Order: sequence, then C-alpha cells, then structure tokens
Amino acid sequence: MTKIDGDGVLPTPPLPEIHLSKHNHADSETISRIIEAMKLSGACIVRNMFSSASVQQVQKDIKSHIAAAGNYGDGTESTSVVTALLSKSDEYATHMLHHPAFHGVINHFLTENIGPCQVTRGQQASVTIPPQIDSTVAAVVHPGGEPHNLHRDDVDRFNVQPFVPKYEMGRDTNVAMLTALDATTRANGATRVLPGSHLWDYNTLMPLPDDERLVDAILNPGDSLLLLGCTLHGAGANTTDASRAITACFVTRGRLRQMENQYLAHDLDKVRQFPLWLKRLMGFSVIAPACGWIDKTDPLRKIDPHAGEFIDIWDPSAMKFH
Ligand SMILES: O=C(O)CCC(=O)C(=O)O
Ligand SMILES: [Fe+2]
Repeated sequence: MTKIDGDGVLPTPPLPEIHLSKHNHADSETISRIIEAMKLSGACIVRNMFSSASVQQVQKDIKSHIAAAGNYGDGTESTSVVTALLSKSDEYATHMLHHPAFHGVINHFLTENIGPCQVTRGQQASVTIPPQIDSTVAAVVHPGGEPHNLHRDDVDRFNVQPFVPKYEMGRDTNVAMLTALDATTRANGATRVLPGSHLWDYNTLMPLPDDERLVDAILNPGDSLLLLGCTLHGAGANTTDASRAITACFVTRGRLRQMENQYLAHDLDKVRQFPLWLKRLMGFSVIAPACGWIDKTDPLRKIDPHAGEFIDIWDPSAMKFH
C-alpha cells in the first residue's frame, strides 16, 4: 500500500546550520537562506546570533525566577518553565527579540496578506496582518530530566495539516526562536528535531523517542534554533549533573488568540517603557479594520498617549481600498 503521510516517503533532510559573521546582524541574503533552509527541513540552526555578554545578562535576569517556576503540567516534571520573559529581562525583550533574522523569519512565515475582499457593497479592501508574540519562556531542564514528548508547537491551536510533498506557505500558525543560554549537548538534553516532519500528515503516529531520524540541536550559548510550528521536536534527556537553559519566543499569526495573554502577563508600566515595535509585536495594536481596539481606538492611546503613532479602527492608512 502506498504511504501518503510523508513518514518514510520523503528522504529525511539535514538539520541545516547558518553561521552569522557578526552578532545581532543578518543581511537580507542571509535571512533568505535561513527561510529556504526552514522550508526544506522545518528548522534551521543559526549560529552566533547573540554575544556572550547578552546571554550572560539574560541568564542573570531569569536566575532568581527558576526555583519558583513550575512545568507545563504535561509530564515534563524535571523542567522549570519561566514565563513572561519580556517583563523579566530587558536584554531579552528589547535586544534579543530585535534581531533582524528573527523578524525576517517570523514576518515571512506568519504575515498574512488578505483581500481584496468585499467589505460593503461595491467596496473592496486588502489588509496586511503582521505576526504577534504567542508566548515567551525559558525552559530549564534539570539533571535527571526525562526526554520531553515529541510535539508540534502548534498543537495548542489544533492546526491540523495534511501531507504535502513540498512546503506550502500558509501551513504554519507558529514559529519559534529557541536560544541557548547554556551550551546544549546530547548529554544535557539538547532539543531534538525531526527534519522533514513539517511536511507530514499531522495524523501520522508520532515517532518513538529513540527514532534514529531525530537530530540533536547542539547549540553554543547565543546560537538559536529557528523552528516552524509544524516540525516535530522535544527536549532530550538531561543525564548530566547541571541544568541546561534555553529561551523560547513563540510567535503566531496576528488574527489568532495568543497562548500567553500578553495584556495581563505584563505590568502596563513596564509595557509603556518598551519600544514601539515591541508593543506592536505584543499585540498592542489594531489589526485593520477593527480588531483589538479600546474605545474604538488604538490601545496605545490608552497606555501610551505619547507613542506618537496611532492606528485607529477603519484607519485608511492601514488598509488598501479598491
Ligand atoms: O526545551 C526545549 O528544548 C524545547 C522546549 C519546547 O519544545 C517547548 O517549550 O515547546
Ligand atoms: Fe516545543
């Protein structure tokens, strides 16, 4: 019988790696290479994204939160998941999340261009909907930690997809940037990725934890794994006597509900201090023509009246009429 689910049908591609020559920098050609690698394999390691000074600052910022952090409640008992990183680390929020490769990748996979569609008789409109933060966490796998279940990050919103022989845009509702704070190795529970599984039918039985196609994302501090929401992965077992920490910024489409409620997870005084691009990425915006308003206006009018740039509902500058 012909298999149509993708599992075992297509050859398993490699887990690609792209090395940045300079921290915090990626030109458009490099970003395109990362995107193509992700389309081919479902994930891409990007080396040298952040400096060790930056990594050490984030480590310092989250350290005091680890002891009190629980896990996801999904069988990952030996993992501490620190949430709401934007409030816990300015370095993470305003510096790491400002990386051009991160923005290039999330914008490519998750921006939606909708329309022209008829909004009223005889009037057509198109809108561009940018992505938004889904959640930010640090995952700290402690000594003795068991391997996490293989999963797709978009399971939370039941983004069930069929097998495709080649990547199709629109398939993903989620993209993640996992950044190593500690070196991740096979021994300490590096994230394991199944390259090519982003093309599988979602109803294909999940592989076992010892599937030989799984590849360890071995990262140095400051390297990231950029991951499509439809790619199977999970943290490995930590057989060492030291914890290993990564940060994860999950991003979703602007029209979907956010996993971590960004409007309540962060103190508004804190949000006020964030740069405009970050406030927008958190979802403090109106998605044209009219999603997310307060009192029919841009939510920034409420929390940051001096923001200087507002988009209210039915704002002609945010839509194209035909
Ligand atoms: O800790 C890891 O290696 C992966 C974490 C992860 O997959 C998740 O939080 O969804
Ligand atoms: Fe995950």
